[in-house]
Amino acid sequence: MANAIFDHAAEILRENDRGTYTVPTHGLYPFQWNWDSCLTAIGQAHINEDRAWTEIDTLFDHQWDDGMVPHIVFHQHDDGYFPGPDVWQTHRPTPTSGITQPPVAGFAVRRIFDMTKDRDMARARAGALLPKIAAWHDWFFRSRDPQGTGLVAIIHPWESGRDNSVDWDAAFERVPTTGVLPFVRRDTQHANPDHRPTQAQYERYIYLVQLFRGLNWDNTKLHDASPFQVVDPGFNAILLRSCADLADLADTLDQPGIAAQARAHLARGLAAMETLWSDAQGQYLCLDRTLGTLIQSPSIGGLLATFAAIPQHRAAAIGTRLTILGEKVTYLVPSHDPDAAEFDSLRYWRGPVWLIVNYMIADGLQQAGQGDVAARIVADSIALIEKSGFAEYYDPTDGTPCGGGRFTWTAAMVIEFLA
Ligand code: 9WN
Repeated sequence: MANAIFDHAAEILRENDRGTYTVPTHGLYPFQWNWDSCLTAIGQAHINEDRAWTEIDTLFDHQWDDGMVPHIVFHQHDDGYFPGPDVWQTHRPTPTSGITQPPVAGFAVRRIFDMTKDRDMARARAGALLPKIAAWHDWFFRSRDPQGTGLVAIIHPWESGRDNSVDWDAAFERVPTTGVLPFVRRDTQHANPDHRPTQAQYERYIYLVQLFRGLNWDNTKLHDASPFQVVDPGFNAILLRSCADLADLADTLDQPGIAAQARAHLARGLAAMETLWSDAQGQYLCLDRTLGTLIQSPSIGGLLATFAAIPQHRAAAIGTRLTILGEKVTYLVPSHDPDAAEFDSLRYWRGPVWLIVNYMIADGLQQAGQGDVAARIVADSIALIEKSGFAEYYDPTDGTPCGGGRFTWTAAMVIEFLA
């Protein structure tokens, strides 16, 4: 069974491979996405090391001069996705979006470095990527933490990778829709509209794109100009884990300046994470930076915090919380607490299980000595594949496959789970 699943996953990676980058799935997402690519490369590394490095190299070939790595690279013309380059108008040589995504590259590169059997290749490819990843991290702390709090904000829900999470609802209410130009969504033509964000959310997504476009995508202005500034513990945990992995890799590759800077970001960030902890919810919460208050929304973002080196007692509390959640659903980890009124088992990031998040949470728990909960998450992930194939996401109550099918990062994560 495991061999058949592995072969099927490898076939999906091949099918979505466009030579130097991989699309998340045919039709729904016809371009290169940032965190999809980094996580996909980890799966590719089990099959073809050189191809895995190329996936990340291609992404960083499109890094902006200020250090930002965009969330989408529009390598080829394709009308199948909205919003395309004509909406973003970032005026890049190869069109890109103008916002970023969870910075998982530092973690991915370290993981692929450790796996690569050709050690000369590993050193050369990682060595070339290190300064670029460091520049991206520096960009984050400069542009998305202008007050120097130690934690970065997202300024658009798409940056979080958890587009329509309940976490954003209240802050998103304050984003107006005045002046939004008419548009036609394409996602609802590829996937079931009941599994996707609402029209009202899309109007606000586009309002923010138009606002930032009007500021010429100048990252010295965007953070302060955005009516949406949210500090997500999951997003910051990914950044801090990448800082830690970058620092270790920089030590190995004799780049002490990069290691010292990454460790400085890490130390400040880990200390600041504590301000996001909620005893009442038993997990970390998002901070609405505009209001200065924690958002009382028990989502997966606060559990993903375990991907960073948070204190042992916090990781243990998250382990307990996951055990309780595991009694409420058949398949861990639901992206929102099933007891919350907003929970929707089918709608995107408001309830369904995502295998990439499962992978990162399981990895974090394993590092923190919470092996039993991690094992349950991995077992549930494989059970979902056996029951429902390689979907974009799944209903945590009965495993119904949702969103796009034959999904690249789902396949990549399964390869990692089985390896
Ligand atoms: C917007 C590609 C991406 C993922 C995100 C996921 C979804 C895009 C969309 O698909 O977002 O970036 O159009 O819905 O939410 O995490 O990277 O798989």
